[in-house]
Amino acid sequence: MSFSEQRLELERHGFIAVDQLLDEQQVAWYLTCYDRILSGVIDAGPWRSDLGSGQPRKREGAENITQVMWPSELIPGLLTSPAYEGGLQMTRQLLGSDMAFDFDMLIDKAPYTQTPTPFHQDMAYWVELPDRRALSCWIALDEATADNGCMWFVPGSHRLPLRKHRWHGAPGGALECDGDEAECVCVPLRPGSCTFHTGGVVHYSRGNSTAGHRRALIINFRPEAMIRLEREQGFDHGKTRNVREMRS
Ligand SMILES: O=C(O)CCC(=O)C(=O)O
Repeated sequence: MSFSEQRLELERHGFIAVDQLLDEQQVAWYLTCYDRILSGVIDAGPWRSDLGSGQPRKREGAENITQVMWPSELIPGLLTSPAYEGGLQMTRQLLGSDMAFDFDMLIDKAPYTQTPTPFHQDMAYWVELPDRRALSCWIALDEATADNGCMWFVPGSHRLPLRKHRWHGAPGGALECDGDEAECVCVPLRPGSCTFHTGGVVHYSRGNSTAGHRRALIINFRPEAMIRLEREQGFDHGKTRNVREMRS
């Protein structure tokens, strides 16, 4: 698919899938970094939390869904590595040359944790900005399937008003809005492949009901001027304030 076709599809559906952003060797390197964080060899401190805390605890002493914000602050060299450079290059082709790195995160669904990521729109977590362009590059480091928690998107939902969001459990956990698999497209991915999704598209993933991990690296891009504006308002995606917020 050409860039102009990808641009059109992104505009129409609010997401696109891209094959093999990373090759096998690169994926292996990211997994090594990932596992040093997951195992605690690298301590993520307050950047590590349970995105699935609104649901009953599945494993004693472990998260239902492990979310680690700002891995690029934990691993030297990550920011200039192929996923970040390749993701930024694609984002600039899709949304303009002023797009820049905003924040990153890891989300792991451990074996048999059976914890869905609730339906939501990323924008619901963010401050209101005059320029709403934003893209999340969601990179599968394991094969992502319906059964271990690949992404599901509601095509076109980014062109409709933001859905009403509520806390999924206690405040500070995940946000959720109404949504249904029947309105979604399910996007399984091979390791190293990715999706790019806009801040307004409704999405969700099932819980992991398999024996393997579902590890994803997520890199978010936004116009440079909007990143400056966010930071001026004290909003830095948990870098210095470890809280999830709700806008609507
Ligand atoms: O990995 C997941 O299950 C959810 C990811 C997500 O919601 C996002 O990247 O915006």
